[in-house]
Amino acid sequence: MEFVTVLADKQVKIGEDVTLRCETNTDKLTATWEKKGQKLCCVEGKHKTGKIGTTFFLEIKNAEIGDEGNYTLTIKSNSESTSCSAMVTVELKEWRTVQWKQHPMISALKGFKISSVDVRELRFLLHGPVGAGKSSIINSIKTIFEGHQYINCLTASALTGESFTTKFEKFNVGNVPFTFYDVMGLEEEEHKGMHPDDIKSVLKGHVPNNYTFKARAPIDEDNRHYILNPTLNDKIHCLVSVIAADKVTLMKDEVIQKMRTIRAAASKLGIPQVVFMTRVDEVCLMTQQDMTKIYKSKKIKEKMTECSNRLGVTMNCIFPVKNYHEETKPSEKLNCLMLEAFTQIVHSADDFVQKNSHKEKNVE
Ligand SMILES: Nc1nc2c(ncn2[C@@H]2O[C@H](COP(=O)(O)OP(=O)(O)OP(=O)(O)O)[C@@H](O)[C@H]2O)c(=O)[nH]1
Ligand SMILES: [Mg+2]
Repeated sequence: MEFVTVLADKQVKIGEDVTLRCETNTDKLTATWEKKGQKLCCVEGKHKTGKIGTTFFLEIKNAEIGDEGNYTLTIKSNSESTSCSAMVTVELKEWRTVQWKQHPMISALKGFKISSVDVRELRFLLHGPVGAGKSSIINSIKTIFEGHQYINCLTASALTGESFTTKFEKFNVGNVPFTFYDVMGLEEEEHKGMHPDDIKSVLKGHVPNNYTFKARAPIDEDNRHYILNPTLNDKIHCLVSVIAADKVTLMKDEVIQKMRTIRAAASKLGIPQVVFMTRVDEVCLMTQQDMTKIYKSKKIKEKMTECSNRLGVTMNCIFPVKNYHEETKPSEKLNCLMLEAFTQIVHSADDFVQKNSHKEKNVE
């Protein structure tokens, strides 16, 4: 007794029907279906199971969100049994749209003029746990604007638990007036990783480029590198919190708390904030295979909701993105998803400098 063909993964739109089937080499079998490891509870008018010759099938009618999951068929004859499984993914109605053409977005950003003449470049700070994908975001954006895969901005191995980035490093992007700062990852222990007080000093513009952070000694006025009277040019104009989709569930409360503290400090300074949720390909196969389905994915929505709840931010501030990591070929879809998120932070940062340059002028 064996399978001749096994169950195949299926994607189905809400309201449509889907059938899982597989062929065996004999019809003298008993078959049981399971969903997510539990015996499938057949609902009248919803599920239909059966057998045509040696082919077993399960029909699911009028697919709903709840039908998503892993289905297993176990066949038995005498004392032998064997099984196979497949994943049914239910596509949601697209709940956010993305422009899947990169050129209009790239040229809009290349031609972008900062609203305030006093500000030379918009400055973004990326913060988040170790290995969240902060450096990879910079790599991806550089790849988009510079047209080649950028590998100088080192990324840590996903496996090492300790942060790779220790300096307050500035990364320029192509010929556009946008700069990124990537700081050491936040770690759970009090004295490890980036100190939240250092991040607050960075936000306010007190930390010079290339300053090396010391985990146990946050920078203060007594430090000779400290910028005493920062101008709008020295400040951070938008804070980007980075969280990996596949790690949000396991993130320690201590790390979340550190992130919330930093966000609160940014809010107090009026600095706009967004969340980039990376590694979307690690949590959703449908998205990994076809990026344009990202806003139809239940899994992605679940992970975004989790980010929203844990960090206390609204869904419209969360942008799921995928970074260049293994791919060698440029991908327009990957670029578009990143460009949508990037365009958003550029506009938020620009609003911030516009508001604050008026304030600085009024003070003078
Ligand atoms: N599959 C996948 N892997 C990613 C993605 N983004 C980043 N990675 C991988 O995740 C790992 C961590 O990424 P980094 O960019 O080094 O993370 P980081 O936040 O800079 O880490 P620290 O500097 O140590 O705090 C690397 O191995 C990346 O290749 C993504 O979108 N998808
Ligand atoms: Mg890094």
